[in-house]
Amino acid sequence: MANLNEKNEFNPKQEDLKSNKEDGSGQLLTTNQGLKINDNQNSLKAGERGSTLLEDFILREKITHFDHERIPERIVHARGSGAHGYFQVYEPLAKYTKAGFLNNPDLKTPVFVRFSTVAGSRGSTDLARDVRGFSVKFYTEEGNYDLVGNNMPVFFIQDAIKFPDLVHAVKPEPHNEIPQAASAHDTFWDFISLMPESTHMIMWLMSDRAIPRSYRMMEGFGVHTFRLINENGEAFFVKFHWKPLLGVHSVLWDEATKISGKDPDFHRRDLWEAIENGAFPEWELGLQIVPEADEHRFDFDLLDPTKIIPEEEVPVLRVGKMVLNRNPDNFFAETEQVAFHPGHLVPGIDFTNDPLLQGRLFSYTDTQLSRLGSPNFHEIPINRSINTVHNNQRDGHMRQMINTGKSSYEPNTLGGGSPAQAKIAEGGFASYSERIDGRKIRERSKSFMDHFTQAALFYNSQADYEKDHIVDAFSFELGKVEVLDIRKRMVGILTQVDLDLAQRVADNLGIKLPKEPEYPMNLSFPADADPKDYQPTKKKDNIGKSEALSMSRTLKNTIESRQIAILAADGVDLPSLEALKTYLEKVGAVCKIVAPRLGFIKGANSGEMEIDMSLLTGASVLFDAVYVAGGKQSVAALKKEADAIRFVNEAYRHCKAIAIAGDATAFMEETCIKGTGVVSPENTKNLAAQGVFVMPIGDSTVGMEPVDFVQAIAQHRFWNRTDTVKVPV
Ligand code: HDE
Repeated sequence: MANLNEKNEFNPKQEDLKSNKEDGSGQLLTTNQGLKINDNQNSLKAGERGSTLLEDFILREKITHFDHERIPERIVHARGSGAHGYFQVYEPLAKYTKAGFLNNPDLKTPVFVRFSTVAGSRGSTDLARDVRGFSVKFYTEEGNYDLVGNNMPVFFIQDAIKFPDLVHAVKPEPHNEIPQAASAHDTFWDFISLMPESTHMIMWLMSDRAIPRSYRMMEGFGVHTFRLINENGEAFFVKFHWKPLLGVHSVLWDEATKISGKDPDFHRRDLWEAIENGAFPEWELGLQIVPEADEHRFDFDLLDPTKIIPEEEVPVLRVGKMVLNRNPDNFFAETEQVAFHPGHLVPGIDFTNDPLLQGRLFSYTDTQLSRLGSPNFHEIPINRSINTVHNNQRDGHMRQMINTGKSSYEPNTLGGGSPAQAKIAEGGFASYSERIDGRKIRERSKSFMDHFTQAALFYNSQADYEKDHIVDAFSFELGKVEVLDIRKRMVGILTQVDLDLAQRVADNLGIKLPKEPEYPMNLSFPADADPKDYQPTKKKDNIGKSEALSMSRTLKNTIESRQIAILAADGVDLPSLEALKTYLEKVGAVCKIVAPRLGFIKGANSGEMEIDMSLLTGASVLFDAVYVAGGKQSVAALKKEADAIRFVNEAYRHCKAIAIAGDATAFMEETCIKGTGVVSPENTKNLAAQGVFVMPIGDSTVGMEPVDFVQAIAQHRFWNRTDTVKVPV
């Protein structure tokens, strides 16, 4: 295959980007015209104390460029982070698609991926309760293919025409620009409570999926049903999935709000550091394939983007792997300027008539025109195809390519007939010739009207603790809503999903639960339509569960790249600390020493160790687990530190794995964790069942392999701690 060396490691996109890279090291400073600059400290003046001269073209060029350094941020998905990597298919998928990159297991197709939140501005916190964008640009030999998806498999609305309304409702309110990066406000819930088609999506948004632990621990979904087409022209419906090899994990809302203060770049930093440390994030590409003949076999419409295909009905085939292994060199040039578009296709992949997808096909190019400023945005290095571009689209702002010759039209003879159209056998793209036979109407298909069955399926499928978090999220969000009628209307909608859920939220809001919604559930119908035609249907009976919808099912037996805090102070039992740290690092975790101050901590007998964070710069919410080191003096010092006690209390409240050196139990008595002061076998066993481990004392810990602690970290959280609500942090 072209673009591969024997080691199969050539990355054509990386090669392509090379030609645009500039490393100023060892160079002299110049203007944009290449003139060497002699004085970059003083502007040109009339006398040493005189006014600055307009003639100073060096000053003018520098300030003018600076004045124009910003471009409009994305209307949605403004806050994001990107990384390079590759995708490799396991086996040829010729049965389903002719797409080249899905048929050659020897080929590593370069990718650039951008993760994002939706509502917040570029500088907003990573930990907002929000959908996450999951956009993948495959630089294939047949042109760029973009899979522009989210970390939730459904969407708020069924038709693109409602998108501006949805986005206006969730963005900060227009009169006072409050709140930033949050859906907990009146306009959002006003809109949602009138838009019952959003109910399924709202269940996902109120679940912990909306506050991921890491971009690396999120699923991705293409959302719409797409089409795959094989060499014989046979088509298959397909839903795209990304399955993270680290499992799907989230934080708690209490953590999310605290992380937003302690480290608003938490997800960005996590992705960056994991890649720098060689813990490359990986996802498997999953396909749910439905033959064309089965289009109407489901009790929902495949074209409706508010529906999933339950994995129990159509299993997800894992067909290849994506690895992110290189951070961008320059955030603006790559992550900010990258332009995705669901209409960037390659032969073998095509659309369906999903009315949301169809609307997107117009929007993305349009928005790039105003965001990137020119129809030539495809020439920006990160957007450039590795397939050379030949066409007669010419000129425009910031054109880079110098087209030679005198013909700029097709057909031509003066240019020797080129560039010429490609036959299908030469890789030419032909749209799937779907039969379309219909009247020109503005209507919603009746098959789109069941808004509650899958919302209930999602809720039913959650573990108890996940249900609790959904109740808490609705109670928080609606609690922030000021107009009482909006709260009531929303609780009315929840009665259609699950009565217990509705009752619990109503109780928290101090509202009497209505038997039926007391307000119109849907004001989203055309002016002349019969409202009855737009009323949602009642949810179906005997909905059951889909296990794949619960994150609790995705645990993986690994602690790779998990962050572990080691609390210690001077006089620490260094040998046992080192033993534990070495072991945790051997199994892939990242350990950080957190101490009352920065510098070095001294060992009880000898030696010292560098401190990574102080109790001021570190915080429990930034870690997955904590170990309280031993050593009499260290334990006594930590005991006096309120921040150290809070650190452990918070880790306990957030259900994280905790390990305590056997001689640090005196410190633990200060915390809210009951029973750590009394080290009886029974006590130790009870605590271990809740992810709190009391280690053996002193020398016996040297060379230890605390498998239980490691497994506890891999378990992510101990939801069986029943008393965490009482922990006052
Ligand atoms: Fe987008 N969306 N979207 N969207 N979307 C944008 O394009 C739009 C939708 C998604 O990392 C914008 O370049 C419309 C669904 C992602 O750069 C804009 C509709 C899904 C990203 C736009 C939708 C998405 C965007 C803003 C309804 C999941 C970030 C900046 C018809 C399948 C891409 C830009 C990145 C970005 C329009 C609905 C995902 C304005 C009109 C459904 C991940 O063009």
